[in-house]
Formats: sequence, C-alpha cells, structure tokens
Amino acid sequence: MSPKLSACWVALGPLLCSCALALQGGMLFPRESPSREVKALDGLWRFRADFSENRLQGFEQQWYRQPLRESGPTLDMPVPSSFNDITQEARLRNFIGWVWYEREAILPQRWTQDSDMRVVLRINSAHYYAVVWVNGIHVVEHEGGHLPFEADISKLVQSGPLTTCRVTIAINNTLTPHTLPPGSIIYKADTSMYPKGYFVQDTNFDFFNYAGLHRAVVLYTTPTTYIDDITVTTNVEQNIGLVNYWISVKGNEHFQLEVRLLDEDGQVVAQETGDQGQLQVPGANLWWPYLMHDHPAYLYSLEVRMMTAGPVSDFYTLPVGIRTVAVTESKFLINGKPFYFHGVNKHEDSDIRGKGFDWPLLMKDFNLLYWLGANSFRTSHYPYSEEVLQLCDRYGIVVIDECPGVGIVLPQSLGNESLRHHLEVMEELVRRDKNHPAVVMWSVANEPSSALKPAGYYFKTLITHTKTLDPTRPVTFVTNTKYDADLGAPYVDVICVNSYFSWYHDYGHLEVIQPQLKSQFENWYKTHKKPVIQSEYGAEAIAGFHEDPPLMFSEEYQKALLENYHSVFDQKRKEYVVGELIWNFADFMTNQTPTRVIGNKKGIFTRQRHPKNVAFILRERYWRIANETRHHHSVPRTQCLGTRPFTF
Ligand code: GCB
Repeated sequence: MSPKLSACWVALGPLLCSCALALQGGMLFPRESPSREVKALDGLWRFRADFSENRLQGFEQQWYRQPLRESGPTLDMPVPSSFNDITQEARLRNFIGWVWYEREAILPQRWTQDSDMRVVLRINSAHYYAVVWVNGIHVVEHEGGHLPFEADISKLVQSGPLTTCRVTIAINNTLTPHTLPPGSIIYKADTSMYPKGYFVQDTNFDFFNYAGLHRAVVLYTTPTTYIDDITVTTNVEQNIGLVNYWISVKGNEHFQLEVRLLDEDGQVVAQETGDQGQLQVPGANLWWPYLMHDHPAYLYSLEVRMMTAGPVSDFYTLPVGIRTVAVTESKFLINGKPFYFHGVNKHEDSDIRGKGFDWPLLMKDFNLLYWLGANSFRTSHYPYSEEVLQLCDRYGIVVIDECPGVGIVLPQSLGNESLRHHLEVMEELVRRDKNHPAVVMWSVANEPSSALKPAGYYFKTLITHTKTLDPTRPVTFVTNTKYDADLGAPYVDVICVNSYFSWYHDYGHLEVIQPQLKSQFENWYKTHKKPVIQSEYGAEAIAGFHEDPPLMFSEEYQKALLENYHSVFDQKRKEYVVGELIWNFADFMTNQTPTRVIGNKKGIFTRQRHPKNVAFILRERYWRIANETRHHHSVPRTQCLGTRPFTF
C-alpha cells in the first residue's frame, strides 16, 4: 500500500493523492463477442468495516494477504449495493473510513492457461477511493466513485496452478476539499460535548454519501492483441449519414482492421478497413429523441474486427446512433431541428440499495419516463451507470451528462489540486461516454460558488478543456448565482439555471414566482445571449399531505408552484428557453437535517416510484408539448419498452 495513503489518513486529511493513475487506454464497456468472455462477480462478498480508531488496522495487519475471514469476523454484503442500509447497525450506516470487500472467483481453466488471453478485472464504481489486490497483490487504485477502472491481471492468474483468484477491495468514503464531490472532516474535540476522537463528514451537497461497490465488478477477457478503444463521431450531409471512427489497438503493431456498419435488420450498409476512416450511409436513419419521431433512437451496429498475422483476432460491436447536435443563440438543435428538453433530474437512489445498481429499478424508471412523456434527464450530480446510458441510447432519452462537481463552495476546492482532479474526471467521463448518441451535452459542475475569487480561472480552464476533449458536444455548467456574477457563463454554450422561488425564500408566496422567473430568464438572456434551460425547479411534497389553500409540503402546494413556473416557461420557450427539468424525478435520501424529512421530498414520484398528484400534471404537460412540437399528428400514449433487439 502506498505509504502516503496511510500517513494522510491519520490526519483524515487529503489521503486521496495522485497514486491513482487516471487514464490509461480506452474504457470500452465489457461485451461478450466471439473473442471476449465476461464473468460477473455480482452476489455476496465478504465485508468488514474497519472501526479501529485510526481506521488503518486493515492496512497495518495487511488484511489483503489472507482470506478476510482469517483476520476477523465478516458480514455478507451484496454487490452491487451501497453498504449503508443493508444491516441494522447505525454505526455502519454512518461509517466514515475504510471498508473491505472480498470474494473468490473461479476462473475457467483456459483463462489461466492460455497465454494469448488477457484477463482484466473491471470495477464499474467504487465510492470513493479504492485499493485493489488480487491474491494479496496490489493491482490498482482509483479515485472517484462514479467512473470505472480496471487492471490487467493476466500475469497474476496465469502464473501458477490456481484456478481461483481472491479479489480484495478496500474502499474509503472520506471526502476532502479536493475530492469530487468535495467535503471536509470536522473534528469535535470538546470532550464535554462529544466522545473522544469524535468527527463528522461535512458536505455541501444534498444527497446521502452512500458508499461501497455500487455497480458490477466483472472479469473479462480479450486476446493479447486487442481493440483498446473506439471513438465515433457522426454527422449528416445532404441526407448522407457520416460515421467517423478512430480505433486504437494494443499489444502488437501489426494488425488489420475491418469495420462494418449494420442496420437494425442486420444488413451491412457501409464498410471500411484501417484504424480510422469514414463510413457513409446514404438515406441514413437518424437517431431521434423519444417523441420527436415515429421511429426514435435508431441504432446501427459498428462491428470492428481486428486480425493479426497469427491466429489472434478480436471482435467488438458498438451501437452507433447517427445524429447531430448544435446550439445557436436561442435554440438547441438535434438533427437540425429545435429540441426542447421536457424532462427530469434524477439520482441513483432507492430503498435498501442506496446507490446500488438494480435492473428492476432501472426498468421501472424508464417505464415511468416513457409514461410521463419525458424526453430527457440530467445525470444530477454525477455520472450514472453505463447501463443507464445504453438504455437512453436505445429508448431515445436525451442526456445532459454531469460530472460529480457538486458542492464546490470552499475556496480550497478551487485551487490547482482540485482543478487537476476535476480535469481528470472530465477526461475519464468523456472517455467512457463519448460514443453515446443520447449524450448531447456535458455538465462540468452544479452550483459551484462561482463568485469566489479563484473561480474565474478554474471554470474557464475546466470548460475550455472539456471542449477540447470533445468538440462535438456543447458544454454547460449549472448555476444558481446571479446572471452577472457567474464566472462560468461566458464560456459555456448553454446556460443551465436552478431556482427555487417561493421555496427557499418568500416561503409560501406563490405569487412571486412569475415575476421572479421572468426577470431571471430575461437577465440571463440579455447578459449572455445563449439558450437557457431551467435545470432545476420544484417544491417538496410529502405524499399524502393535503392542504387547500395550498401550504408548503402539501401536494397542492407542489402542484400550484409548478403551474406558476409552467406559465412562464410557456411564454419563454417561444423565445430562448430550451428546456425544463423538474427537481426531482423521485424522492431521495439526504443527510439528516431539520429541513429534510427522511430525505428530500421534491420527487414527483416517491422513493418507491409511486406518483404524487403532480406527476399527472407534468404528464399532461409533457405530452402536450410533445404533440405541439411534432406538428403533424399526436403521439399514442401507450408506449412499450423493449420491443427491439439490444446488444449489451
Ligand atoms: C439544488 C441542488 C440539488 C438540491 C436541490 C434542493 O439547487 O442542485 O442538489 O437537492 O437544490 O432540493 O434543495
């Protein structure tokens, strides 16, 4: 283990150092193919939280060297899941520090014997800092809880007679002023008030800092010469769909590449050879958002085949949607047509699982989005799982892809160390999500303290760098500051603004909403001349609370507040307002505070996905807007998910 790591932890300070390597090669989603196998390590893992005073017992006693049960008692912990809400132990729910996960994987014999095979361990999300060992040997570390990382473990598993391997992952959920999101550890040293050694984690964001192995852990194989990365950009010129591709191959310099593009019927519509080129598709079926076209979300398959002089070949198939995205002074265009975001903000959050990935939950959410007539969402406030984006590609749900830059309010969080990490995270995010047609914009932060002095340099660098990482997509950052004090606004392509009129101020005074909202839009537009999205608005309602005349926290108040916003949206969407995203899709867990009643209740659905009254208001509205923008005929409301083939 890195000595830096332990030294820093004692101080509970910036333990999260640059020991984790950010970018090495591509990060293609592990898919089975004739040359690749995938083995999921989901299920029960052995688990222990290190409750020792300095939280370092696990490293001091080297728990990774032997099976975890030999160093003390273990719990059974499901993966994927947050660990917080699984047991009945309050101290585990609120635990800060290192937790240890371990499981054994049985490897097919050929994986351990075939030296032409690469075996890779991939962790799709470990929040927040992770150290990984295989059979007691350190293989990788990673900082950041929402993006995948991996280690080539071929040498380890192919070096002996073993056909099992023991994977140990230590995860630390501590946030510091330089992590993303940031946080700080506050010591309470007054022993007349607090127990000895007492500390808490302080954060400035409004969701519970769930931790653990939130997404799948998989082992997968590739040949030793392999397709490492594919980048696709698309364009349309005179009815010809253009698919530009770049492929990187690792392991050997001598190889050949064949690339074929297949339509949804499996017919080859274009082919090429070589590691970069352009495929041309006359009369291409474009990728359209849900409700904007009779056949939304058309996906081609890009089949890449790599051959070497020897027997080795590698195959990888990538879904590709052909579409364009552009921004004018007052419009957001998809395939040259004005696109209006009528959608939601979400969280990865549910009962028991916390932020753990769950297929039934995911499918329920997509069914609800279709039911609602929502055509978009923002991944507030961190990157969601890759499976979510794959479903967005498949169902035509447009995504504003946000990085975990939330709660940036301390001046220390705007210095060089933070900026360096923030840039790395954007690189990891773009590398992971660049090929999703559903992703139409990057969001580099949510409500940072952009009026603080160092913020000007910070956000200029962050936004301009993101544009160089991906020149094909607009960039935004989400603000709630004043239109003339916002130091990021000059550099973004679209202004995303959050506001909570008659909620966080002018409590109970619904009559202030319309004038305040109008001035908000007019001021932002006048100052920056860029399209504006209302990226958050909403009110809390505890399902089943009713009051008329409406009072705060009742379903009636939530409804009346929304209706006031909507009447201004309806005026301004004729001009330069290009979207409205309700806060929030569903109720979600937060830290305990006197302003939160077991979590944030601004959902239009409860945490269990039951509709509040306002869900029906929004449904009427979204379908009405969808039908208006389609001009020709109305869209049938019964939509059925999952009728077309889908490759994972
Ligand atoms: C915001 C934040 C979001 C909060 C929301 C609220 O502005 O972006 O994370 O949950 O307000 O409900 O306070």
